[in-house]
Amino acid sequence: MQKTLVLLKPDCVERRLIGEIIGRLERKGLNVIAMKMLRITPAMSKQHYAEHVSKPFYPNLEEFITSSPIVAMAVEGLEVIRVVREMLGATNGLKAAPGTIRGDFSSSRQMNLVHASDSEESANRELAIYFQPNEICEYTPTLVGSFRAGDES
Ligand code: 3AN
Repeated sequence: MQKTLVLLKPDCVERRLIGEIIGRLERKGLNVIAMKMLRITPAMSKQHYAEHVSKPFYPNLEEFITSSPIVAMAVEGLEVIRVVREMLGATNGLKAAPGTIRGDFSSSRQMNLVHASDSEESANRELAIYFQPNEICEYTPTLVGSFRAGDES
């Protein structure tokens, strides 16, 4: 089982799309194992976007990501890092395929609604920014047998 960090960004919260996005993740059969609403601080933004801090677009990115509350989630599932990235679609909503979250709801590169970790290394690093280990509530759903066969792991 893999875990990934999913952030419902300020535009998602402002546009009342929290339920829509969580609903899509749930209907796919993924396990939400931690969730909180918070406001990202400039220091957290620099940690989260460490690879972008020195880029010219970073100040706008920080202004945007700290502008309203966000919802942070830890989501678990088989190959969940790839699966959620594919559910999101391309970074730029204008390029994201129809049927993906960004393809259906976003027309922007910055306001692309949702972030999800892009590798196991990023997931571990990013999950630690938002959650203490004791805030992750791992459990085996009682309906697991309705989502996949016992030999699929
Ligand atoms: P993703 O969210 O798909 O992983 P990243 O990590 O490449 O995409 O980018 C994170 C955020 O940084 C994007 N949502 C966007 O707001 C901003 N960003 C990335 N690349 C650019 C760029 N070339 N110009 C402006 N903003 C960018």
